This record gives sequence, structure tokens and C-alpha cells, in this order.
Amino acid sequence: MIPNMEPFTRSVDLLSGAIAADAVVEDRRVADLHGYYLDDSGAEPDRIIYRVYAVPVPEANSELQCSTTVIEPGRIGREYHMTKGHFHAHRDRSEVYLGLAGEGLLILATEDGRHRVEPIRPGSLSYVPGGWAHRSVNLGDEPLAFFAVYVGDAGHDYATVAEHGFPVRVIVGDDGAPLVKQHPGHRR
Ligand code: M6P
Ligand code: ZN
Repeated sequence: MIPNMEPFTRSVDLLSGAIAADAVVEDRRVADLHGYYLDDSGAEPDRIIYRVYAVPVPEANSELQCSTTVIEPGRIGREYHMTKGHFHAHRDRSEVYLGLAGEGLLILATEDGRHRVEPIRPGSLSYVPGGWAHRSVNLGDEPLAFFAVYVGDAGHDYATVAEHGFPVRVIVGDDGAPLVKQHPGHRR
């Protein structure tokens, strides 16, 4: 069956990551990520950590969701600003990231405890296979912006990540450089 969609074009600002016109804009603030960071007690609850611009597309297996994410620079305690991270509710659905601006990391993890760390930078193309949770981290002094496209009915499973976390955390080391550190007690 051919889906009932009309072709369209949208503009993405490659420097800021913003998508114009009818994108659904969602801000994630410190308060929205309570429990994801080791210690957010020193951070103002209203501070925006990241913004997602999503082009409205039906959540169907035949479609492709398109979004940009812009993570502000900064840290919460020793941890660099990061997204919540999620598995896809339909575990086998995949996703592609294209870095637009800034410098950061894409952290990937499977439910049996494997993990990978990939760079995000302008022009980086990363493939997120089904079954891998994904979280992005801004390491730089500028906003980190990337474009994502994923299978329309993938869905977001945040609960598994909220409960178990990722196997690694990205913190600032004593020398001021980023450090990817094992998350003690993470299930294997
Ligand atoms: C990317 C995509 C989106 C996701 C967003 C923010 O744009 O993976 O699906 O919503 O990043 O990540 P999260 O939903 O984990 O907060
Ligand atoms: Zn995803």
C-alpha cells in the first residue's frame, strides 16, 4: 500500500540546528532530567539542556521521522550536558545521525551491557542499529547540533534507560579533559 503522504521540504539551519516552520519544538530542562545525572543539586531546574525540533510525520513503519537536537554547552556537576537517551520501543528499528555543529559523543548501549562511543561533529554520519540505546553528549563550548532520521514507528523507550542508566558516563577529568568512565554497578 502506498502511504497517503504529500512530498514536502523544510529548511534546517545548519549552524543552529533549528528547523523552520511547523517543527514541534520540545525543550528539556534540568528538572526534566532529574535522576539522569549523578548530582543535579547545583543546577537551576529551569535551565534548558537541549531542544528537539521534530518534523511532524505519522508514526508508521512506512515513514521516516526527521528531527534535529541542539544540546547547550555546559555540565551538571562533573557530567557534560547529555540527552536522556532511549531504546526504541520497537527494538529492531534503526536510526541515522548527521552531525551539524559542535563537538560531542554518541554513546550506544545494548541491553546485555555492551557499549560503543562514537564522535559527533560537523559531517559525522553515525548508524544506530536496532537494539542499541543512544544518548548524545556535548563536549564543546558551543551548542552541539545533529540531524536524526529514524523509522516512523520506532517509538521511545525511556523507562529502561531511566532504570538502568548507560554503562558509561562522560565526565570532566581532574585535568579538565573529558573522560568516559565506567558506570559502577551497571548491569552486565
Ligand atoms: C534525536 C532523536 C530523537 C530524540 C532526540 C533527543 O533527535 O534520537 O528521537 O528524541 O534525539 O533524545 P532523547 O529523546 O533521548 O532525549
Ligand atoms: Zn532513537
